[in-house]
Amino acid sequence: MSRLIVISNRVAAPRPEGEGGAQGGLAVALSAALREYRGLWFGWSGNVATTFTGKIDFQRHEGVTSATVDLEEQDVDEYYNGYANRTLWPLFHYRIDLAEYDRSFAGGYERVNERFAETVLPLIEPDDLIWIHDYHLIPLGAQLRERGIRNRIGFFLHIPFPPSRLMVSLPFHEGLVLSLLAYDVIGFQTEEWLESFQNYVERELGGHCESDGTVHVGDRSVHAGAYPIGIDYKEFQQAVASEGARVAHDRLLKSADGRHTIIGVDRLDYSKGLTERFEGYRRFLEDNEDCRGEVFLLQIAPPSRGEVHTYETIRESLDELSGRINGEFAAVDWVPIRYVNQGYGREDLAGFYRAAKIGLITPLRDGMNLVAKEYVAAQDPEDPGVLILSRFAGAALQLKDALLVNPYSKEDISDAIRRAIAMPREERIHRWKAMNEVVKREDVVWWRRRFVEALEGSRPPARRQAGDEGRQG
Ligand code: ADQ
Repeated sequence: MSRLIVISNRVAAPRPEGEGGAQGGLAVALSAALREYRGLWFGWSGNVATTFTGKIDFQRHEGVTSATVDLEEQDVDEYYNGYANRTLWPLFHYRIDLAEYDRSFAGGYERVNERFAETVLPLIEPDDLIWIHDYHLIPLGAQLRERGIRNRIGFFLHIPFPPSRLMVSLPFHEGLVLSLLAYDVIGFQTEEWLESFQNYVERELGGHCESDGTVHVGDRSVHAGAYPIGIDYKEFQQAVASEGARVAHDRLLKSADGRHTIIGVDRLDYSKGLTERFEGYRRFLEDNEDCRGEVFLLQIAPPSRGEVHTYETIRESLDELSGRINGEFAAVDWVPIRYVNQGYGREDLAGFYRAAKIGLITPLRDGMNLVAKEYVAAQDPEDPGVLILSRFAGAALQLKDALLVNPYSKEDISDAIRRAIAMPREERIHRWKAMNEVVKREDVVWWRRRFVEALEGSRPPARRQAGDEGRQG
């Protein structure tokens, strides 16, 4: 078996339960996938050095070797806070109104990708499969090719790929997308993002795409497909069954005092639709006077990317909005929103999800959204809760039995909450079973196997529909 080298912006060793903090979706998924491989995971340490030295820090943890480098402050400002999080993140989430274009950001992005290529180069052996992750590192494959690397290299995009009409707003967009063609396999979360990519290739690059997923541009042919990421179902089941989860579950139920809990768990990010969610919930309280005092919304949202101005703004506006809604509706013995700005460990989350009658997950745009899958996996099969899910999350293509809503519509959110509260147990079980089957079958192991098989060259056909080849691997 070839060795697998995973390269991503950050490398996160699996954290012991109880240390808390919000681990990003990528970290959670990859630590699970790499545990099984003789894998090496390369990326930024998260530390800032005075100057970039390229010195690698190796560590071994639970069978995974991590190799990390420090970046210098200018790199972090221009590459991470700049191009990745102020230019590409908003653009790829369809928010061109928030995207900032600055030449120094683009320069920093290229520079850090070159630095990553130079540093990881000596670690690569001829048989290694190389798997590069996410929007921070799009040009890295091309950088490695320029340095003579002939290994098979794959790229997986965890976030959406924007429609061509939005993509062209990025200065030098052709260069960025062309650099993707240096990979052997390009993976997207869903058919929708894959189609946006294919459309761009045909419209802007004059290429053409075949139905088996092969993309041709000039004399270059690569495979592009949809590889929806899943959760580590087994590990999550263990978390659900743990003592920690039981304690968290009981604590929430006790404090709910007979009321229904509606839960939202997100990084504090404008793409997650939190303002719109709070407004939808407020509409529900306005329209359903009889339900006031009977429910509350528990929103867990630890701050992320604090150095980026738009994230400070969203934090302020949510503090204000939750305060206003609570001020408007609260009674002496009831607060409508419990808004918690901290992260929790897996066991705590599992217990909270299970205790919640409704999972309210309404991103405005999301590559996949693993919280929705975790909520499903945590439910009691005899008495499951109801998932309300944004139709603009990648997960909506798989979780068709959720109550799908337009996250921008207050009425939609309000009506779905009403419907979820009143939903008979039989219907809840029926919907949950269908969703749980998908979450269990199309888990993180399934995702990784499909991608790595494609990378090894066996290339399963590009996925056409959720669930259609679910029994692979
Ligand atoms: P994220 O945007 O970080 O990931 P998501 O898929 O929701 O979002 O995953 C978050 C992970 O972090 C989940 O496992 C969740 O439990 C954990 N998490 C989130 N909020 C938390 C909180 N408040 N406290 C504790 N833990 C929390 C990106 C893309 C997604 C894609 C993933 C994986 O934006 O669309 O699903 O990568 O590809």
